[in-house]
Amino acid sequence: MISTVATTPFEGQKPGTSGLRKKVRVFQQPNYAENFIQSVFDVAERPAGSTLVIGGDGRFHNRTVIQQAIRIAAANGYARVLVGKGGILSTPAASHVIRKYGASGGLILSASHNPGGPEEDFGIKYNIANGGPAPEAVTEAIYARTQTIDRWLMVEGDDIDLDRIGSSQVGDMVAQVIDPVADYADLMEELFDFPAIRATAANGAVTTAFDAMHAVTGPYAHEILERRLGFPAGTVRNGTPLEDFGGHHPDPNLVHAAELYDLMMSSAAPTIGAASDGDGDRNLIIGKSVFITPSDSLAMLAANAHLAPAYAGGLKGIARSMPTSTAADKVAEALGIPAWETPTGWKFFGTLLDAGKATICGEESAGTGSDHVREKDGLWAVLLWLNILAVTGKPVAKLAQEHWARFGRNYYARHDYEAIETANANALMAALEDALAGLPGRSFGPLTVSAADQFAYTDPVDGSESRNQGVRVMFACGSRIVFRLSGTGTEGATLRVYLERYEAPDGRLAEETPAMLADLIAAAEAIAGIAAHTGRTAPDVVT
Ligand code: VG1
Ligand code: CO
Repeated sequence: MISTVATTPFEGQKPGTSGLRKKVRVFQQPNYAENFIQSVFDVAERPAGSTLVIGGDGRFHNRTVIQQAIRIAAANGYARVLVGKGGILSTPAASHVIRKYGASGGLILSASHNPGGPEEDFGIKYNIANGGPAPEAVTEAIYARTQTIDRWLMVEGDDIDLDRIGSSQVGDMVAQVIDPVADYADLMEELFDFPAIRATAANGAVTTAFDAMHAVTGPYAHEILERRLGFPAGTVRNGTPLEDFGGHHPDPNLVHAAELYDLMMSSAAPTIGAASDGDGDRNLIIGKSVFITPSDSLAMLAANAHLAPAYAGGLKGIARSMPTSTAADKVAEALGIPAWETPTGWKFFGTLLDAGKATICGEESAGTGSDHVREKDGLWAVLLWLNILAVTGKPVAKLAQEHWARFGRNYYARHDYEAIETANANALMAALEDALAGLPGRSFGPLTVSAADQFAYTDPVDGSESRNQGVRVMFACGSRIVFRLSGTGTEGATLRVYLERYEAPDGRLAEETPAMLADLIAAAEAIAGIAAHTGRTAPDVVT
């Protein structure tokens, strides 16, 4: 039986860079999640008889919202939902399942790298039929609908058993609980040279440590790295998903994965260390005694991708988000393929991937992926690295040195100022925009501004436009500072300052990053008045 539940709109149900993210207690309010999910179904393109994929990163409140979503989906005419067992589906696995089973879309319940637990964060993302995040036109339509919604629909009934693989009936809809790992693991096996990786695992030529951070990649990494590739038990650390991620931020960076970093800098370091985030779409790569920035990892993966079977025929193009360093552009140039620069967030890569204009994409925030799905993919990046290590037999540090010697090196860091007052953050950005026109020609220490703008993007495939995607300040020497506000936080505002300095192949390639960026850090303060606006004299997180 279908019930119609009267409701009224909530303010602020506006999806950000990657879905709607709020505190768990916000999502726990009666009608909150229901309103949003119903709004998605009210605007989504979903032909009669559609399949919907539902899964999440296993965080607190995941199971509750999955049961709500199933009841609402049944009342809205879906023929079938596919749900990961235990409510689990990593973001890239969900993308693959949507594509493989021809679903019209999927709900991914995650707040990604944000912490989990009753006092922490929750989130809902909607992905479309190509497996990728809903583009802006769709998220705007969803948001508009949340502002007028007056009812949501549900089928009454018991919760389905999320822990048993199999089908059950919910109203007229079939709810199918699937193995969350198998399809994804099979896909990875198609893309990469598993026999070559398996051989290096067996003879100990390559050793690895993978930190799943008590988040969603644990079951995937156990299956792929330990069972299918034969890396020894214990290779995967923190491999059991926990509702609160063990009380940590499941954010694979040098701050939150400090233990892995310390291991990789010690004499006991394996060949390669890696970690992934809450929902499995990010990756951290650290070689024995060398950290590879995500921007460099993108460039190095693109330069060596032909060593993996899936990319042996070459790449069609490389895309990166605007704040990501230009290291990947140099590779694209050498390969004679296009380099694309998009706004922040994976949703902007979808059209390029669908149109065959790009094969590999990446973001400075530890996201890399390819046209195998329509999301960034943490384990994919780790497996491509393992494939490259297996084929070349070279350590990560050597691969990095050779890369820099060929393409030059982009020293890079991102400084985050978290949970600052929203009004102060907005004032900082407004003042910065006012100052833009007067910046070219001005000098800050040894740096002279050559251009400054607010990044706007016109999608080369569908022509859609996105404005206000971050302030760029370019210097005559090729260095760059980008300022933007985060679209994934749940408390106040987060200011991100991205710093990049390029050294040509004949330049200084083996220096320490902080020293190389010191002039840029000083310039960022002088240009944006960070301390004056926020009261902060140092960033909370440097990645
Ligand atoms: C951040 C990153 C962005 C990434 C997004 C979602 O967004 O900067 O590159 O795509 O998170 O990643 P923002 O707006 O906070 O800078 V995830 O792993 O949270 O789905
Ligand atoms: Co994520």
